[in-house]
Amino acid sequence: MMPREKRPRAIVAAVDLGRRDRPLEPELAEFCALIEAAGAQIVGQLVQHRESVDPATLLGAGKVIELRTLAEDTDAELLFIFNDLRPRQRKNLAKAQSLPIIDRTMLILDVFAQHARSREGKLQVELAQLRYRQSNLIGMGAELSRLGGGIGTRGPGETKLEVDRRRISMRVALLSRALAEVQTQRANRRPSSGADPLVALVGYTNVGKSSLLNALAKSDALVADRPFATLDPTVRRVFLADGRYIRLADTVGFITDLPDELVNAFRATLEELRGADLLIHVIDASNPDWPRQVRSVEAILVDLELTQPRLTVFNKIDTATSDHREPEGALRVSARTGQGLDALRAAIVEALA
Ligand SMILES: Nc1nc2c(ncn2[C@@H]2O[C@H](COP(=O)(O)OP(=O)(O)OP(=O)(O)O)[C@@H](O)[C@H]2O)c(=O)[nH]1
Ligand SMILES: [Mg+2]
Repeated sequence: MMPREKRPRAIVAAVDLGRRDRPLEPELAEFCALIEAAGAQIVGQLVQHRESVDPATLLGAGKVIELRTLAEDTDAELLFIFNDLRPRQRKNLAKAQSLPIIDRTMLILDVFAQHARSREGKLQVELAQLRYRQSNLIGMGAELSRLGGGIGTRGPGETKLEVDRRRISMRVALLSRALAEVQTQRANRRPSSGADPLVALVGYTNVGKSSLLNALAKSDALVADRPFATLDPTVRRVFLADGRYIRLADTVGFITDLPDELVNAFRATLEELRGADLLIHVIDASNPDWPRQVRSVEAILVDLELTQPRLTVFNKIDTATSDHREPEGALRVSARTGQGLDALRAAIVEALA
């Protein structure tokens, strides 16, 4: 963790389109959690209610002036924009105020860059970052790294955004080749059939997948109350019942509107999940927003063509206060207290039979 005072000061701006089906509040809270996970400290927030975004600057002209004042008053160093930014809006907004702009995709990629540990994970994140910069013609890297403590420009590799576009293309080609090599090596390492069945924990980020792996495998994979603590899949051998073992895989968490660049990165990492005999969809029952999270996960699973048999598990029932009732017959567990884990083991045995 960075020492507190070193964390760059950030302000957050959002346009609330007042959509009934997607209220702003939970998604903005999630966005702020990502900002904190990236290492910045939020010192100001500005939300504008509009029926549609301003085509030129996203926020209306008056709000942009307010934003400048807020930036000055709070001594902010970075501006995080919640809504999707078109290149033209990004350009105009960059001209209308002086802070470096970081959007949701750059933010998620940055959190990934900080957490990726494996060579493959690092290659994937750097590739995704370069592709995103290429396709959005983002070229203010020097500014960003000077002001923002690196957020939005930090890559797992040595590359900084200052490299010109031609060098970016060369780097993309190089990384793609390196990635293909790593993936071939991984494919060759794949265990032969006849091993224990493979079961994979999937679900939204921060729902407790790693905690559940630890509780079932008596292991100590990284657990943290922040999005994307886990990036690299880990597999542990788990005892279920007499003579029944499984290999249990922990995976990267999903998020609503996962950037395209990352869906591809996920696709490769999750390639191994294709071989899974069973998926366990873990849901955070303590989060009132779980129905939205479930919809996102379902959509991503379809996208990734993961269609195996599935168990649905509501976790964190020790603190669950959600208004949304879990469906009848759903498995309810707590990785923290161990409640419901015997029933879960039995359900896995049954599902695999
Ligand atoms: N109260 C309660 N908290 C839990 C439980 N399981 C996990 N948590 C907490 O939820 C947070 C996230 O747990 P993780 O296991 O890291 O979640 P994850 O799904 O692996 O998250 P990512 O890897 O970031 O996607 C941590 O603060 C855990 O301590 C539970 O059963 N009850
Ligand atoms: Mg995890």
